[in-house]
Amino acid sequence: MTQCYRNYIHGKFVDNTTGETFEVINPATGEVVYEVQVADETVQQAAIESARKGFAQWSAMMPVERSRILYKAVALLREQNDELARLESIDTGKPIQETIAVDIVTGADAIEFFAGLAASIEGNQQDLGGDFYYTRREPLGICAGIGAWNYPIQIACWKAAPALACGNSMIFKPSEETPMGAMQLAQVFTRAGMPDGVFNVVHGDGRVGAWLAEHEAIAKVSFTGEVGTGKKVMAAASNTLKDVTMELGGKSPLIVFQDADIEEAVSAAMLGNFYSQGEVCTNCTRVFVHEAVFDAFMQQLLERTQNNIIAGDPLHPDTNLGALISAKHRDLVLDYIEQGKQEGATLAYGGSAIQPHSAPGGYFVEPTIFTDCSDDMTIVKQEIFGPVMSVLRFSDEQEVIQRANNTSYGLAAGLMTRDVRRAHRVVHQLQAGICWVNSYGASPAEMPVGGYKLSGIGRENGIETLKHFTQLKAVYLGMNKLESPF
Ligand code: TXE
Repeated sequence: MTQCYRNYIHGKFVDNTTGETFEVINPATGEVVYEVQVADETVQQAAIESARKGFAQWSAMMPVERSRILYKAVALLREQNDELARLESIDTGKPIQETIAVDIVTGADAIEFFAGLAASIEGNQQDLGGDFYYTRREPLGICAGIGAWNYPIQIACWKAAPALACGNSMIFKPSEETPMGAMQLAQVFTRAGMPDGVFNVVHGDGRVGAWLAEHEAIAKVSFTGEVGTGKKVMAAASNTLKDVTMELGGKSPLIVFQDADIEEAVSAAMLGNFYSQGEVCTNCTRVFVHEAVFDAFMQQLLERTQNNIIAGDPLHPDTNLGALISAKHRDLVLDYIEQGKQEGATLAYGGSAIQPHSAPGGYFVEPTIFTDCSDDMTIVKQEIFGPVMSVLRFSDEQEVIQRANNTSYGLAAGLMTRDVRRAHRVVHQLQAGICWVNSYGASPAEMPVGGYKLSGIGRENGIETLKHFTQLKAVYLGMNKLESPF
């Protein structure tokens, strides 16, 4: 009998009325691990009513009281880190060595960071010759979070943390591919003493997401997902002029200059293409290598890819390449690989689906490296969201900046050089919201992240994000007799 999970409304799991459910599959085995009830109309109405009550109670608390509860939730997340990591690996197909080190840790870090800010949200005041004004940063009300499937619990934490720290309530819809993490977070919040209704979890596909984006009681939508879906969410949100945060896709460049440390450059390229089997929005899937170091770079890249990557059962501690999220997504990635070959790129490594003996039923694709790529190829222009790296040559700084920027995306960028002036000169010209110099991928809670161009709107993490979950009220005090011509 497959276990069936439900929607989490007002501090507990509740039944829907239609009985409609969907299955969740473990990508490493291809087997159904559990079912989930869809948030039907009854559940949707209950979620809104609950979030209204939650908001009324939560926003009336002192910020420092909210902070205490958020800190308690952080402690519970860190206590349960390994068990939650195991659940995330089963939901996502990601190696346990990743989920245990990154997914819950970075989620808890964000809640901790914003818990520390909750009691320091302030306005200002200015004298106007007797009269004066002051401003108040007030919560927005009920916020919606809609998550993608690659970092389920982290995305839920990164959206809930600022929203709740600012006094809002949140209704969160995880991806239908990976519902578990958000449910675990909701239970942690309840155990931490959070009032019922402050964080509700509703399940379902794009239809439930569309309901959230349209509902007039929702003041803001924070969305993580593909650009195409982001446009739909923003269009739906426009009907009620909701504030939106859009954390979307990318096709980010990594630029390896002639003076780069080759070992670090290869590390950056492999991290930015094979970590989480390539299912990371900020990935540097276009690797530009200066021709003077191209051969040295390729030799080390191929050698380390051949020897250091272990695809297999994600729950085995040695595995560092997991399964792609679904058979459909695996086939999509394989289609891109075929297109790369047809368009004339050279398949320097990998390119095939694999069946590791430790996970025979899983959706695995080899780490894949293309060379002889040109900027107009499909694999160089489109987000593949799998372990597929396109390596390109360049010879001139201005040329590579122009090529790196020649995309409608603008999420991230990386560059490897020992020349400090070149690092800053180039990075200031790259059209990307997140830039790494002699590093790649780290995203601490202190650092605001988000995209330029089609890669997004707004930011997550960092003090900057408080502005996206509060609204500013100006209050003018008339201290003198009010004059009037009438
Ligand atoms: O996205 P989808 P996925 C991006 C990543 C890739 C995508 C992969 O680059 O492009 O996310 O995640 C719901 N109205 N990022 O495949 O399909 C759907 O149910 C409202 C960027 O999950 O867009 C799911 O919950 N909602 C990111 C969510 O949208 C709708 C980091 C996302 O689904 C909807 C991680 C609709 N019409 C991944 N249709 C970053 N930039 O930080 C679907 N959904």
